[in-house]
Amino acid sequence: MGKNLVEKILEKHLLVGKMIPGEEIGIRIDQTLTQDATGTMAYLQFEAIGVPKIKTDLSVSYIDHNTIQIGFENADDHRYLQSIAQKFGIILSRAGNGICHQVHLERFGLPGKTLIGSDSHTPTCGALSMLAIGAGGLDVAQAMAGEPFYLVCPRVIRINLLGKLPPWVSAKDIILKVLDIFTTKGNVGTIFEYGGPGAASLTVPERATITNMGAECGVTTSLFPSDEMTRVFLRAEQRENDFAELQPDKDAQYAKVVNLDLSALEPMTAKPHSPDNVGTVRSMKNIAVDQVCLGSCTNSSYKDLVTAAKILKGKVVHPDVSFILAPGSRQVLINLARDGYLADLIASGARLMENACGFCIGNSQSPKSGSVSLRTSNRNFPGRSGTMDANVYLVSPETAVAAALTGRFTDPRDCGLPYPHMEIPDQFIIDDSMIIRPDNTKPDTEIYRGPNIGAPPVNSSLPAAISATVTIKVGDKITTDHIIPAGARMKYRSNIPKYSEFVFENIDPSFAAKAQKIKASGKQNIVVAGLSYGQGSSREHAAICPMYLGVRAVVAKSFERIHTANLINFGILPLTFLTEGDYDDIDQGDDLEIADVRGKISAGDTLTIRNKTKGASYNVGCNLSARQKNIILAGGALNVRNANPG
Ligand code: MIC
Ligand code: SF4
Repeated sequence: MGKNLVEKILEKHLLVGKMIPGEEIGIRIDQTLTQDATGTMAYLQFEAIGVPKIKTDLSVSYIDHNTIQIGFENADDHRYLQSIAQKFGIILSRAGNGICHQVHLERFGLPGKTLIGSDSHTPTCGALSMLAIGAGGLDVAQAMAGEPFYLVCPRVIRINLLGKLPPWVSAKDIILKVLDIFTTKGNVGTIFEYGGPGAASLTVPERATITNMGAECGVTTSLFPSDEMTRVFLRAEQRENDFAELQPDKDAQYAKVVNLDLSALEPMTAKPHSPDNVGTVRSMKNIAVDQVCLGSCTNSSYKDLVTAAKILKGKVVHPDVSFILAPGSRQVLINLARDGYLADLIASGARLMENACGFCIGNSQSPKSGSVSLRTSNRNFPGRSGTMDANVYLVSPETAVAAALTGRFTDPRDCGLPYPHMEIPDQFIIDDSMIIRPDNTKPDTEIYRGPNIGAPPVNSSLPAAISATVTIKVGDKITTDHIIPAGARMKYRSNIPKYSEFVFENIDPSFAAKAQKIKASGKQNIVVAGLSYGQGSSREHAAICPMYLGVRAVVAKSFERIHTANLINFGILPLTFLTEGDYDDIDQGDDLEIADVRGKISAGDTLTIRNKTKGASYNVGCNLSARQKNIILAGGALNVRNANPG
């Protein structure tokens, strides 16, 4: 029987388990990436593991998220990361070099290899036919220590792209259509494998827009075959030697095949406040736009920005629109400058930001109150822009630029302009001088630790029984941005006691104080949630900070993949309602008890929650592998390690 791409890569990397969809497997990881906002915690955990040098083929530490640096905290973190990189043999991509996913695609991604990254958009490198997966920092630390990365053996869905994109319709519209079909929930344990003649016609940066935003569907990853387009891209990056062709077998099997005709697509947008709230740009009826942001790891490649520059050349953006431009990498910026496009963009009124995450994570360029902001990024969760009542729409660069010119939502096909076709240049200017490779000849490096760097906190082992209060009850699709906001709060990433003050800040600002009080009274906190809890980012702080506040369990209708792994890694029970309606019966403030929790978890039995306030009982499941049971019983992965050193 023929094999699909995913099976081919997984089989080559399989270390633990059998390739049976739904079962846990452990795979060898060739490369890792971290970024600064998750990296400090990942490296603190790596230090705690105690391995003298990394054991991967290559690990890269990027500084791209917290680059605004108001106060000393982030500069301290950056220096910590630099000293860690030298000490443990890690490559450092300095602040100013660009967004991790864009730079990794340009300089390090390799067809057929495995990559895990402490950022949910790590699947971007699936555009190069890598098996590239987002994970919590502790999982990345363990992979750097040479340990397997565990995942559920995926079911693979083939997305067969047919036809060709019409003018003014681009890769962003493809992935928005995919989000329209698959939504942001219900895709745990799935991988999207793209193929077909339409896929072959897309360049690597276009593929990267699609694999990047597959993260919003909650799939484990997405990937494309490695073909002539891959060779062209790697050649332009002066690394044609890294090319390897990789295709699924002709008779490969898939759990499902979905056909998508590119020629039938039109410009799309994801409306507030979820990436799957998709509609056509035409249906937006020319509503007025206050801000347009071009950039982020989804749409800030040379191709995206040249397309924008060509549309904008000789024109100036609408007086009511603040037009923000954040190139994806220093390479993109240097090449735009060489080819004159940067001047065209600046002449059009673009406000040039650092080539970093910036506006996308809400640490700058928050739009005005109640505004309409069109962004080429990947997430429009409430408050993520830094303005709670802003209405953020996700769009393609073409649609973004059309709105920047007209001051209104405008279908770019209605602008009356010729479509600016462009191809990848034969050769990019390559300048790796902001990439620091570890120097093996240097004597042992001292690790820099500023006052912002704390120790990674650990949980206590799972008690025999849980006596808890429902500190908060939330609805469906709660994202990690809801659980622990980024933006202005993100500078406390290395200081858990401080960062924990902001848990659920945007839903219930009194959460942290309430949770601390319950913890001080000797009880535990429980979070009750609806469907798809933990969407979005990989930030393990969405588990660590609640753990620090004494949260011992989350009871939800369903969970997302990375967040479940993070909860388990920090000893928080992910419990799933087994009976419809039980969610509705529980209220915030209810007192709950779970008897014999250790025994039930060890035996893999259904657990019973007794609601003392309501006099009711609910059955909940906790589907854990033997490895995960061990972690939960010990109160977290670091505790398992401490109990079994070496
Ligand atoms: C995001 O896009 O939400 C982030 C910020 O890149 C996160 C990582 C983080 O919270 O540090 C992600 O996507 O994993
Ligand atoms: Fe950075 Fe935004 Fe991409 Fe996250 S989604 S890595 S914040 S650019």
